[in-house]
Amino acid sequence: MTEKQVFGACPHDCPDTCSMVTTVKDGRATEVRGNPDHPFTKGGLCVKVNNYQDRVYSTDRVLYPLRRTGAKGAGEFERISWDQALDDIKRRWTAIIDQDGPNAILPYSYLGTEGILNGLNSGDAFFNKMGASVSERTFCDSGAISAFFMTCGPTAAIDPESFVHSKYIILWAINTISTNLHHWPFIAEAQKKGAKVVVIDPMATLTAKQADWHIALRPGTDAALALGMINIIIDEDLVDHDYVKNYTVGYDELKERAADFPPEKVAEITGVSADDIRTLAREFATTQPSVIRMGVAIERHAGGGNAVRAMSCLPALVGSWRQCGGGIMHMPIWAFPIKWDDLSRPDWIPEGTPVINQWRLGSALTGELETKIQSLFVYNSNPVVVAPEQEKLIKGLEREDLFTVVSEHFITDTARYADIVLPATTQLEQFDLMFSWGHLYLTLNQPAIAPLGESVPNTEMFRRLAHSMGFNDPYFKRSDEEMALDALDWSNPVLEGIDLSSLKTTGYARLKVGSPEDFVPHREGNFPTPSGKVEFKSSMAAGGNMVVPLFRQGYVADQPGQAIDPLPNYIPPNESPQTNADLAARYPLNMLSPKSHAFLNSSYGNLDEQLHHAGEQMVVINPADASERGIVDDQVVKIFNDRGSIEAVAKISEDIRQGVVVSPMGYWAKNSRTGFTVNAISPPAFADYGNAPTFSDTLVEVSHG
Ligand SMILES: Nc1nc2c(c(=O)[nH]1)N[C@H]1C(S)=C(S)[C@@H](COP(=O)(O)OP(=O)(O)OC[C@H]3O[C@@H](n4cnc5c(=O)[nH]c(N)nc54)[C@H](O)[C@@H]3O)O[C@H]1N2
Ligand SMILES: Nc1nc2c(c(=O)[nH]1)N[C@H]1C(S)=C(S)[C@@H](COP(=O)(O)OP(=O)(O)OC[C@H]3O[C@@H](n4cnc5c(=O)[nH]c(N)nc54)[C@H](O)[C@@H]3O)O[C@H]1N2
Ligand SMILES: [Mo]
Repeated sequence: MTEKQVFGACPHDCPDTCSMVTTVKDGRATEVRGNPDHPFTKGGLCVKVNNYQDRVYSTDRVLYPLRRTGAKGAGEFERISWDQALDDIKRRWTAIIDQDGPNAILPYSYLGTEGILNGLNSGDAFFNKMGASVSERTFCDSGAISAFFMTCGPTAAIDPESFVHSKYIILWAINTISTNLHHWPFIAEAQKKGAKVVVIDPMATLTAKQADWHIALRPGTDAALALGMINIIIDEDLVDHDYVKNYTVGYDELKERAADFPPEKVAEITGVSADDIRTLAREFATTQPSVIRMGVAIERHAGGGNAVRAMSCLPALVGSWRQCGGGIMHMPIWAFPIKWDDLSRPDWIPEGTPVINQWRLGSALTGELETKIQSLFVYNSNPVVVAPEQEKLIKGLEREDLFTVVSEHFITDTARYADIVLPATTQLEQFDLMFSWGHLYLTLNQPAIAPLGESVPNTEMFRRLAHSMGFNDPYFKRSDEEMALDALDWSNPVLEGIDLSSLKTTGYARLKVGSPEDFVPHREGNFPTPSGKVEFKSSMAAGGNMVVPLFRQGYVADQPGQAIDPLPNYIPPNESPQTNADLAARYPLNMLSPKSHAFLNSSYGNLDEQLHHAGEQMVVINPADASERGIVDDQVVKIFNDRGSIEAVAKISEDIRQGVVVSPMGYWAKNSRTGFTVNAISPPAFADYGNAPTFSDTLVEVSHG
C-alpha cells in the first residue's frame, strides 16, 4: 500500500483560505484535514470541508460530458465524449456568431473555486478573444471595495492575526463564527486578555452570542450609526487631531456632514438608543487600539457603500491606525501582487462590447436588455440559487432557443437547464495558487489524486475550447505551471524568497510584509489614495460610481461618470417601514438572507452531511411578529412579496429583532417545497456603489396560509 500526504488549499470563496493536507492511499484520498502548521488554519477546517473527500467521491458527481435528452430543467442527460461536446459547442456558437455576432454569447462565472488559475477570471481571456458580451461580476463586495478605495485606497491595512493586540473590536455585519471561523481564535484571545468585543447585527448570531455587547440595529442603517459615532467623537473632542491633521483630508467637511447626525436622530433611524450610541462612540475612541472588522453583508442595502465609507473614516479620526491591532479590516487581498489584466486580457475586448451585470441575468435571458443573448456559458457559479429574480431567470433558462453550457461538479439547479454539461475537477484533482481575502498567506494547491472520470480543471477546459474554436494565441497553450508563473509579479518584494518550488515543500508562505506584530502600514499615513491620506472627502468621487477592474475587467471603462457625493451620507433603504410606508403596509417585515453555517453559498446544499447539519430551509421570526400572525414554532410558513414566494419552517426566537426575519441562502430550489428559494424574493436593484446587490433591502410578509 502506498500512502502520501499532499499539501493543498481550500478552494472556497471564504476569507479563511485554509491550508489543507490530504492523505492519499493507493491513489484514493482518504482524509482531508487542516494543516496544523499554518498560523491561521491551525489544523482545523470547518463543517463544510471536513469531509471534502465525500464531495469528491460523491456518486452524484458529473464525471463525463453530458448532452440534454429531456426537457430543459428535467435533468435528463446522456453521456457523450469530449470531442462530441466540443463539436456541439463549436457548431452552435459558430452559427450564433454568424447570425447575431459574438455579443449574443454571455459567459457567467463567480467563485465556485477561488484559485487564481481556475477561479473568477479563468475564462475571461477566452471570451474576450471571442468578443462575447462582458459579464460584470458584482456579487460580492464590489460596493464595499469601491467605498474602501475611495476612503483608504487598495490597502491590506491590517493583519487579521494582529487582532490579538486589539483592545476594542467591533464585528460589524459579520457572523465570524460561521463565515470567517479561523479569525475567531484571534478575537477570542484578545477578549481573554480584556478586549471588549462588540457585534453590530440585527440578529443575535452565533458570533453575537460570544460578544460582550450585541447592538441589534435596524438593517441598512449602519451609515447613520457610523455618522452618529463621528458626530459624538467630534462633539466631545475625542479626535486624534495630530493624526487627522497629518494623514487625512476633508475633516472640516466631514464635521459638517456629521453635524446632521446627532445621537437622538440616529437613535430614531437605527433603533439603537442614543445612550448606547454615545457609549459605543466613546469606547471606540478611547480604548486604543480599537479595530473594526466589516462583513460583506454591510453592502447589501441601497446605502451600503456609504455605510462602508462612514465606517472607514472612524479609525483615522481617533488614530487607531497608529498601533498594531488598530484600524479597519476590509480585505488583505490587495497585498497579493496578482496581474489581473494578464489573467483576464481585457485588451482583447473589442470596442463597444456590451457589459451585462450578473444581477440582470433574468432580464438578459428574457430579452429585456438591448443585447439578445442566444448562448450562456456558466462555470464556477450557480445563478439559479445565488442571483435575484429566480422565477424570471428560470423562465429565461427554459427558452428552447437558448444554448446553455454549464461546467460543474454536480447537476445543480442551473445545470439542470443546460444543453451540454462539462465535468469539472475538484480541488483535490487540480493545480492552483490561492490568494486570500482574509489573511496574508499565499497557498499552493497541488493535485492529490488523478482527475475522476473525464473531469478537467477550468484551465484545461478553456484550452480545449480555445483549440476547438481555432484561437491559436500562445496564451491558450500554456501549462498550469506556466500560467502560475505569469499570474503573479514574482519580482514584487512581498514574494521575496517565495517561488513555486518552495511552495511545493511548504504548501504556503506568508507574504513578506512583516510579522503580525510589526505590520502597521498606516502608523504614519501612507494610504494608497490619490492624496496618500485617508480621504474623508473623496477625490475619486469626482470620477463617478465605479466598478473595480477585478470584477469588470480593466479597459471596459464606465461611461464618463457623474460626480458623486464626496462625503459619506446615510442613504435610506429602498424597502423599509421607515422609508417606504406604502410598500410596508403590504409587506411589513425586512427579510435578510445571510450565509448558511453549513453551506458555502449554494455549494454543499446537496450533500448529506451538510444538509443534515443545516436542516430544512427555515425563517427566524420574532415572537411578537409570529403571534400577530398566528404563527407557531416549526410551522411551515409562506414568505412572499410582489416578486415571488417561498416556503420555510418558522423558528420563533428573540434572536431577531421585531420587524426583521432571517432566512439563510444556499438551499437548492430542486429540493425546496415550492421549487423556489430566497432569491425568488430578492430585488435586482443595485446599491449606491459598485453595482452591489441589495439582498437585505427586501420587504416581505409571512403567513401560515
Ligand atoms: N459558512 C459559510 N461561510 C461563508 C459563506 C457561506 O456561504 N457559508 N460565504 C462566503 C462569502 S462568499 C462571503 S461574501 C462571506 C460573507 O460573510 P458575512 O458578511 O459574515 O455574511 P452574512 O452571513 O451574509 O452576513 C453576516 C451578518 O450580517 C448581518 N446583516 C445583514 N444585514 C445587515 C445590516 O444591514 N447591517 C448589519 N450591521 N448587519 C447586517 C446578518 O444578520 C448576518 O448575521 O462569507 C464567506 N463564508
Ligand atoms: N440571497 C442572497 N444571495 C446571495 C448572497 C446572499 O448573501 N444572499 N451572497 C452573494 C455572494 S456574497 C456571493 S459570493 C454569491 C456566490 O455565488 P456563486 O459563486 O455562484 O456560489 P455557489 O452557489 O457556491 O456556486 C458555485 C458553483 O461552482 C461550482 N464549482 C466549484 N468549483 C468548481 C470548479 O473548479 N470548476 C467549475 N466549473 N465549477 C466549480 C460549484 O459546484 C457550485 O455549484 O452569491 C450571492 N448571492
Ligand atoms: Mo461572497
